[in-house]
Amino acid sequence: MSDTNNKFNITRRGMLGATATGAIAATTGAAAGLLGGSRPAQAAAEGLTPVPGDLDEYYGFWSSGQTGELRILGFPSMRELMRVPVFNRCSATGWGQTNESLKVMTEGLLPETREFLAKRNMETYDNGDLHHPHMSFTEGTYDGRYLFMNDKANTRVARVRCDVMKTDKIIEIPNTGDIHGLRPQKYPRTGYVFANGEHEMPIVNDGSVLDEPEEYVNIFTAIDGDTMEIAWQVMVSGNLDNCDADYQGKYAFSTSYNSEMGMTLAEMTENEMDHCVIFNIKEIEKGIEAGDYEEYKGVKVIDGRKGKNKKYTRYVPIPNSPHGCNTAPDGKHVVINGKLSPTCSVIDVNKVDALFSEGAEERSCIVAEPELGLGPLHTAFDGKGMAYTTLFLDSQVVKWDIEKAVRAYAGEDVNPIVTKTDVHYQPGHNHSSMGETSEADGKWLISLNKFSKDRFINVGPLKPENEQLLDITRDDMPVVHDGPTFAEPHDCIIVRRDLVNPVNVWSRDDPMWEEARKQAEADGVDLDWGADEPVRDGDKVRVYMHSIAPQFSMSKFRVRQGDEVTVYITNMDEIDDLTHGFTLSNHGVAFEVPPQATASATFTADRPGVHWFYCQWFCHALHMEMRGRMLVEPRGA
Ligand code: RUQ
Ligand code: CUA
Repeated sequence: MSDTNNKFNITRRGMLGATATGAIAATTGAAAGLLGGSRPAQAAAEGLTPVPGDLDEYYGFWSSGQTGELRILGFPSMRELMRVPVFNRCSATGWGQTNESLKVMTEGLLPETREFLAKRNMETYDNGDLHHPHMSFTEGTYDGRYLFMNDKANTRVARVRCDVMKTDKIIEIPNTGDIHGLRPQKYPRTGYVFANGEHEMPIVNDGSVLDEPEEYVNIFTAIDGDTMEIAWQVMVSGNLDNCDADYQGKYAFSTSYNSEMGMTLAEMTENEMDHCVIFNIKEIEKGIEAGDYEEYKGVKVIDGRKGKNKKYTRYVPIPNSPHGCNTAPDGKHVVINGKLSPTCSVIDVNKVDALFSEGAEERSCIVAEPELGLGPLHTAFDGKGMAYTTLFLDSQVVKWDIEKAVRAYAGEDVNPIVTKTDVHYQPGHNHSSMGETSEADGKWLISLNKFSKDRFINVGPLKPENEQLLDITRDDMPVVHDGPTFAEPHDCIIVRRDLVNPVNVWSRDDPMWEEARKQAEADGVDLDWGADEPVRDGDKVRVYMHSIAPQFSMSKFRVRQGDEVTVYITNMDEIDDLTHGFTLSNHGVAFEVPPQATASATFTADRPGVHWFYCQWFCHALHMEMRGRMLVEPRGA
């Protein structure tokens, strides 16, 4: 760790340790004096922002809900560092417009979806609802390879490569509706990515079954995280909400609300008890091996509905419409968050083997059920035996002691609740630093609050959300930062920075522009340096250019009206942070070209005349001069 980073931490910790957060202003003068009185020193003394130029200790990977992108934050400063377009389109980077991104966005769609979209003149969906970003694991901790995330809106799962921080796979999940909960296998490695279908429907959803909810099912999907192909699916009863995996590689857990299979609010909340569904991974693998499945859309589907095959699944009764599902870093406890019940139910993983034996009591794996407050949604951990649960209705985070909760459940007179902190307002997810791994470090907790109400100046009827940073090294776990965010980060992970090692420059043989490489080869063009003239192929014209600041290799190119033009740009600059872009004005074409990358876009040149293309990424003192002309000859000329 660098000196500057240490300084940031020590200063921050020292300050917060010595004073209540409310007294920050009073200490500022003295601390600023000590550090020389400059504004950065003062900022450091206040502890609320690092000194400008200081690096953060963690990466935060944030979902963005209905915005459909992934966000990267520096943590704990909560500075937004980057946005990675995933299910959305992005004006800056050209995601959803370049041929390279369109390939990622379309190749994993089901044939019937392509057909449906084609009728609307769409190649892929424009929107997504990204809730749960999670990193790949090796032996219980993050390994820095990939991030996986769901799209609830259009039933997809995406993968982001952590070396370049770009999406490289998006697949649509068949036989199910609306992927919600998603978690990677923690042990031995990822391995599987588990994805929950939330909204039940007929497994063959072709209109032959409509208003017959008793025929609806839900689907738990295991995706192979290396190939991004579907390994298998399990048919279940009830909705699936959130999920998590154990640290043994044996089981996965999903919360399930609406055990009633109700279609209206009253029906859905009728039962006092819903479920945590436990999936026996080894037994499911054996069942697949033994042929105990039906195939739907090329996927092997095991029947794990309630009361069917008890070797594959167990339905543990949980009060009441449970939501969050979180495995503790102790490798032993799984916390199921009660939502409509003021309780969390704690499963002991060591008791799950017995649960799968004949005649086992349905709730025999539950070892604690503390009453925590109203609306428990999600739980995070510090790796020191403490759990932190968001209370949506109480607008609080409650810290509680897992072991004491177990003792209380066994009849001892102990109170597991340690403390509660008010958050502003209505928290959903929370997350602790490294908290979903075996390396939870107990330093920070972030509370992702759904409402900001009065915390910021008014921006109109649509308000930001408010994410609050809590210092959990202190017993009173004060809120130390407010972070407004745009719609709608549901979830995040906080990853130690040494575990993530992105590159600065692309490698020229990256698979991302495989198609461009093949096409250039077929055209007899060197993709690195491009061609002097456009390559004509009937009505198709391919323009190969390279860029080196501050110039494109062509200052003009000529095409005919009606030509289908593909422009390939290769950025031959090799320097960090030297990104160029290509914008073709009045054609809706724009994309990024980072160092040593190739990017391309295809459009119809249907406007006769002179059109400028320019570099839209400020790259050089002569950036404004980095431009050229597309000359479009009128048809018939
Ligand atoms: S959910 S607020 Cu989509 Cu993760 Cu719980
Ligand atoms: Cu190249 Cu701006």
